[in-house]
Formats: sequence, C-alpha cells, structure tokens
Amino acid sequence: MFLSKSFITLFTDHMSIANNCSRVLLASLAAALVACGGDSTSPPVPVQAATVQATPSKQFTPGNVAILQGGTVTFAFGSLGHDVFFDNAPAGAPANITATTSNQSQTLTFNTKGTFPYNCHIHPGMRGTVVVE
Ligand SMILES: [Cu+2]
Repeated sequence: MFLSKSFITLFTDHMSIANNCSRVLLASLAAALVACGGDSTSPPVPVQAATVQATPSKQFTPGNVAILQGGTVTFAFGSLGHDVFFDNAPAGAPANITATTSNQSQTLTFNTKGTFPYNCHIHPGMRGTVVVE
C-alpha cells in the first residue's frame, strides 16, 4: 500500500493520539460487547402492553416478555392455528386460549406478579414465558 509522505508525517506526528484513539475504540468495543451480552441474557424491561406473534413457523415471538402487574399480552395469531395454555393453572394466570386460533388477536390481562410459562398444545415445544413484575 502506498502512503504519501505527508500522510506518513501526519501519521507519525499523531501516533500517540492514534494510539489513544485505538485504546478508546477498543474500550468502547469491549463495553459494547459487554452491553450486547447483557441484553441477550438479562430480562426485558417490563412494559404495560406486549405483543407476542404466534407464527406459522410454530414459534411465539418474542418468546419471553416482561410486563407490569395489570398489564396485557396480546397474542397475534397468524395463518397457522395455535392455542395458549398455562399448564397446571398457576395461581394468577389468565384463562387459557383453548380454541385453535388463527388470523386474529386475543389479549390476556395479567393481574398477578410472577412467571407464567405457556405453551401451544398443538405444537409440542412451542412455548414462551410472561414475567409479570
Ligand atoms: Cu402452535
């Protein structure tokens, strides 16, 4: 790679600055990586109303949502029918969506704090969790 004399002079003159910038850049990257790692493992910030897509690819997306006590989760059903069951009816869980449902949305209200796993009885392994805080 060809470098002009002026660039080399400039580069040499500013090596210390460049080194400092590199350190800052590396530190920023490290911080960003840590932040990204934290985002993927820490629970989501609770919201008043969340929407979960029940997709034709047999997934609840996002699989984990966090809402405030008294908040709602709207299940948006796509073209493939699903149901939503809170197995063993944990205390405070809303009523199950027992009918196979497609192409419409249903909203459930969560009035009790806790962690509420749910699943689709039609598609084994299709599951999600609502955390109420
Ligand atoms: Cu399903």
